[in-house]
Amino acid sequence: MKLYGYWRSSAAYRVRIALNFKQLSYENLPVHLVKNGGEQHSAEYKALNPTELVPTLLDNELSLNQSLAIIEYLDQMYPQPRLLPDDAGAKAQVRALALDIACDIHPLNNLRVLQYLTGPLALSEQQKQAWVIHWLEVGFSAFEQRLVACAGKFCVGDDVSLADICLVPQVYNAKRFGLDMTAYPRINGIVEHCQQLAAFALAAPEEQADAQ
Ligand SMILES: N[C@@H](CCC(=O)N[C@@H](CS)C(=O)NCC(=O)O)C(=O)O
Repeated sequence: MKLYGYWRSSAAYRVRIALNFKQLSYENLPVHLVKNGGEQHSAEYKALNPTELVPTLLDNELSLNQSLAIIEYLDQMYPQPRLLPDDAGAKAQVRALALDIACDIHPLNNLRVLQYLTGPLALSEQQKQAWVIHWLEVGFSAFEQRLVACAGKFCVGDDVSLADICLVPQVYNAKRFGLDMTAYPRINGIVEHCQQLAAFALAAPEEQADAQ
């Protein structure tokens, strides 16, 4: 398998964790999101993934985008260890938490959105920062509350799931933007547990060959 990603991309970080968790080997192909106006906009990458976003996973002839679809594909192809529980209720909880991050938090502070704020909309760096922190706080406050009903050692019970795989990169991202995490003790505890696992530690941005 080949993974087109970027060391700091939280969506690519999710896929790296899943690949590691399932002990699958892959070739990492860096797409620099900033250099030369962003390699994700190059004709070569656009031909591979017209959304101009990373990650893209190639598995022989199959080309997939959307980190959650990629991870569900891996979970179905390589079911052990599971990233989505069998139980219908637990599975829905895992998916809902993953989507809370992937749909309702992450896109609001994605690079192209922030570039649009400071470019065409002419917001200052300070206004951009306020936007990022506001949406992180809204999202994390709800997530912290949602954990009351379902968390154990990890987001849903005591097994690692897709929800944890989404949470850890989003927290990395939030810390990069300077969010004060003290209001989220449950999130912090889960992230600490995850980071003790090799699958998470080896997927960390700073561990990647293209990290600068
Ligand atoms: N929903 C997509 C999001 C992909 C995405 O937004 N990737 C970001 C990096 S985390 C990206 O490529 N940004 C480039 C840009 O905004 O130009 C997924 O989960 O794969």
